[in-house]
Amino acid sequence: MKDALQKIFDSLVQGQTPMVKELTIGALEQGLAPGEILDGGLVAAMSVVGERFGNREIYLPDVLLSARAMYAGLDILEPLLAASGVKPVAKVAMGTVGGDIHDIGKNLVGIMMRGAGFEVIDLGVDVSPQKFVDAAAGGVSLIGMSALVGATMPSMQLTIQALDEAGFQGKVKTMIGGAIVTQPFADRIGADGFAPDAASAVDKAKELLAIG
Ligand code: B1M
Repeated sequence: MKDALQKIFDSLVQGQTPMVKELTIGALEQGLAPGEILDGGLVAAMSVVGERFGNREIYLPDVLLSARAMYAGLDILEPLLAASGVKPVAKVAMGTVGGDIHDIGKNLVGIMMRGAGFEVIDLGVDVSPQKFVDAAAGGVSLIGMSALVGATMPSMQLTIQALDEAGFQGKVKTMIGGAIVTQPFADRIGADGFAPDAASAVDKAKELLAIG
């Protein structure tokens, strides 16, 4: 079992898309749980890729290859992780904020939220404050924002200001996250909630919307 996760981990770090796909299918056939494969294989490997990129041991093309391999695995796991089959508990909109194109974490949060019964509208990446406001006007209960690049964090504040100006303060909750985002930052910009990872994002969304 451990061996299967290690192989997925190694293949993802090396950016081997077909191998990650094949190994993910194989791990499921061996009986590993989708969540176990996600955390112990895909996410663990992606964080090593991130560290190596930060230390300049690998370069952007390598990161892109690993990201593509991550999606090959996620594509297989997504229907299993999201298969809750229950009536939506609430409608939320999620996006990566203006200027930022990182979407793996945002998508993971979306998958986990769907798995917990939320209806998730994916606004994509590089989402402008106005687009978030339009989503709020479309009747969502919560706006989720993701940011991974320091320079794009102010877009979160601009979005919250735009939502307030459009009259959504107290009516539509806001939750933020992403590798560089912290609770003190969330407090400073007036976000209703912050979550450090996809699993706690589900708990935080339930807490903010008072869903038991
Ligand atoms: Co970029 N990148 N990247 N990158 N990249 C980072 C973020 C960086 C930290 C790497 C580094 O230098 N060490 C750095 C940012 C530095 C900074 O500002 N602090 C960086 C940079 C600089 C850049 C470029 C500017 C590089 C360049 O062009 N010179 C460029 C940015 C372009 C732009 O956005 N305008 C860029 C581009 C890219 C790729 C396209 C190559 C690729 C993205 C592919 C894609 O997303 N489709 C990429 C990647 C993959 C990374 C790293 C290596 C990995 C990010 C990732 O997917 N992690 C990243 C290094 C790192 O983070 N250590 C890096 C896995 C993912 C599961 O984690 O997104 O944190 P994460 O999500 C977690 C939690 O944060 C949380 O839950 C998720 C699951 O647990 N979460 C939420 C996320 N969103 C949430 C929302 C919530 C709640 C929780 O509520 C709504």
